[in-house]
Amino acid sequence: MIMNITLDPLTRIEGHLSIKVDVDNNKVVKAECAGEMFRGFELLLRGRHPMDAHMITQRICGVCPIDHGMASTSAQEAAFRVSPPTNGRLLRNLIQGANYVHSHIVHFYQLSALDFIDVTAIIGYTGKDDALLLLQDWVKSQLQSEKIFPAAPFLPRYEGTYAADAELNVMALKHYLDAMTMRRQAHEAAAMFSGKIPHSTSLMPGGVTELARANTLAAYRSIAERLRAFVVGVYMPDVIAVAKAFPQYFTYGRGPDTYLSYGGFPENDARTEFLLPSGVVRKGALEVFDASHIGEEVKHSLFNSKSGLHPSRGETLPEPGKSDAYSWLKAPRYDGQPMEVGPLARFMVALLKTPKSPTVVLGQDILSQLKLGPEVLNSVLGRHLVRALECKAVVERMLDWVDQTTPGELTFKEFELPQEGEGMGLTEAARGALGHWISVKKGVIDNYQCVVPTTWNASPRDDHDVAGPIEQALVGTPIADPKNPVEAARVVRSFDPCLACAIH
Ligand code: NFE
Ligand code: MG
Repeated sequence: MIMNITLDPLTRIEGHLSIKVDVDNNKVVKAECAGEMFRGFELLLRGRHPMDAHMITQRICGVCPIDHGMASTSAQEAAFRVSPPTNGRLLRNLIQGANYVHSHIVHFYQLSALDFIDVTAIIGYTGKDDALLLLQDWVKSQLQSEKIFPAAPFLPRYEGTYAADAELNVMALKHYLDAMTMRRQAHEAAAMFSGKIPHSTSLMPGGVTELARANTLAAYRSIAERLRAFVVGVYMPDVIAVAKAFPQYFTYGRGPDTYLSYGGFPENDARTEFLLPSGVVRKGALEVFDASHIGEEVKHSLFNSKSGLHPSRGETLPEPGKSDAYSWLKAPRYDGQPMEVGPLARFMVALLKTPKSPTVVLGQDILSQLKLGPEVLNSVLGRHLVRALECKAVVERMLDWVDQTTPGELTFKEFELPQEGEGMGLTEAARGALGHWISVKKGVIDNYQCVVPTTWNASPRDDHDVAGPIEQALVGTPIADPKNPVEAARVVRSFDPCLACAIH
């Protein structure tokens, strides 16, 4: 008998995501992923001054505002025919890098770890760490009380199989608390050049208006070194410990095995070389990425725009109540195919494009220690592992970008604002390929379109009824207890979805 299970809202992600799965014989046989609200950023940009775009679009999200700022300023720069000087590019990498490190740390510890780590293990803690003793008191008192929300955000939870090793659980809970300090420090580092965080005031088309001062660079470096120590010494080992405790999660959560990366963190001023390389992987082969292949389909989306439009000509025409439609996300497709985006996509591109890069070599090493090959990466644990590897690569490269920045040199290029222009701005956000498209006519924004990472990953079915990446990844997931579908939640969270971004 087929059972319908709904996870709504799925907690410990950003925004409102509804997951519906059909379970037959304790296995998911069909999944639907729905974004449940409309925001309309693309519509409220129309008719505004083009210099408003990067300020407004950063408000799409508080987690990845810098990524939206990067896509937006790049689109403006293409339309305005200007590009940042070397120092401007480097300061942007420093800001975006710190924003990435915050995002990946939060995703593992605050959003995902409690899928695997047993928070109730703290009750048996006999050590003397003040923070852990406070946590223990709190969990104990909440468990004993009649409160409706005991020990939120830790409990209640879906019951299921959590890590059995008490030492691993307590250590991970300590790191959960430490991660909050690290995340704050990543924000502090970003704000040194972004003016404030979230939502930078210094990021502008033409570069960054904050100056490159030697003392600020030194302060940034000292935080980046602390972040690196945490990522290398704590985050990476914790992900590997979880991988050893839950090896079956290298087999759950298999996505469409098609990957897209626009390229992230430009390494040259022409912005053609990237720390995180660009490319498309289909059928195990690397292809050159070509933006003309992108189209957004809407058959099952709550929009009545023409289906399959390229975002440079995209439309946002909401139609609540549309029949046969179930999501406020469009379905972005590449040559009509769903594509997974994010750290796994970037790693799969790097595996074929830069196989000797330190990240790929380390990834292969870790897999061979676990007696596994790269084919297992298309999975829940694969996504967690490559996200940690990428965090290490970014935080290490941040130190090089500090060294490459020349104190006192220009960070911003002046330009004249044209009355007409069109531009595409692509970046790799923490969660994957992010594109903004701007069209300026008679001095105002005529059209603005965003195609966002989670719109790719959490997309609904397309014009050919092909399911989106998260929907595909859910199919086949075993569900031991339909009242506690923790396995499905683990699959979805491995993508680090952000629905606030996805619906924009
Ligand atoms: Ni709201 Fe975002 C990232 C963007 S997600 S977090 O990373 O762009 O789709
Ligand atoms: Mg859009």
